[in-house]
Amino acid sequence: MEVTAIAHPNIALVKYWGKADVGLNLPAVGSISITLDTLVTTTRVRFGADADGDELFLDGQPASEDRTGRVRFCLDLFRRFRSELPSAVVESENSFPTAAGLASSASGFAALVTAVNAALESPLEADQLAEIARRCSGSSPRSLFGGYVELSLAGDSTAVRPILDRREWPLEVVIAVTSKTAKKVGSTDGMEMTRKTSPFYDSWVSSAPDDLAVAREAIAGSDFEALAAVGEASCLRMHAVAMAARPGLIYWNGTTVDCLHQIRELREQGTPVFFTIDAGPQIKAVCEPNSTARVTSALAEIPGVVEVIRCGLGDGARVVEA
Ligand code: 2P0
Repeated sequence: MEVTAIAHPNIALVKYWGKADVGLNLPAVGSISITLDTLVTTTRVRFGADADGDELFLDGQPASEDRTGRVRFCLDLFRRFRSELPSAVVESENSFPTAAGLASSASGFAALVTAVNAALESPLEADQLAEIARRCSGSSPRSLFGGYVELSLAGDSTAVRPILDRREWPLEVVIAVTSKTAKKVGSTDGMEMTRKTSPFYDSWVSSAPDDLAVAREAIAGSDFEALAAVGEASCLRMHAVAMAARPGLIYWNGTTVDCLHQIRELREQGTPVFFTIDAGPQIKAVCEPNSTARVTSALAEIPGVVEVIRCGLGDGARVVEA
């Protein structure tokens, strides 16, 4: 039995940072994201007698113990519901740098759970699937859906739902890649360091519901200015709370900061664009489609920008023909 699924990374506009329960990988805050189209993870899962324990190949190479362990954990969560699930060989490819702040774990686990579920004789319900994805990567349930997506807290679980179709408000994203090196401190460790040592952690957590409400309303009304204000605020606050950890987490490089200033300058001059930055040095400029070309050329000119990637909004994870 063999199934291939694809999924796209998503970019949070209201950020998830921090866990309420590490064992359950339960986020401390809700989040709102957009799913992208250009970047893609393709994952093929083959169940069969020839596999001796679950194996993972990433971009054609046998994956590290750590990554393989996370995939085995994911498959074992399925086995709690479907104990008959045999060993699997998982082959996953990213069309973009892995672990460099481009949300590869989100698209990776969204593609994996989608492929595994499609291989089951009786597939799991959508909320069970989202729960498994979240246990593996807190941002990945958002990549199960396209367009604008909200992940909300729901007791000792989460709920994920699309809040606006991408065609209703087709924003675009220009990614300025400033480094292709994997980050030194991954999101999971960074979040725990922040929770345990940052003096601003509690106020970060308590500020999230207001940000979510403002962003939800901005998206419902296609209000770019309002989304820009709350999106930049959420991003800067996430980085501020992380920078205040001990030792402080600095995911940016000099080029990240130069891009940030350029984006603010463009907006002051009347270009509808705002920035967001995840746990890495890449800048994501969210803009109206008629300003994408201007934003792309402005960011491409900044010394230290090694690649500029233009994305539209994409669809959720899905099974494809191999
Ligand atoms: C987000 N990030 O909302 C935030 C902003 C990075 C910065 O969700 O620990 O790699 O596996 O649940 O899924 C990083 O997400 O973290 C993340 P874990 P994951 O997109």
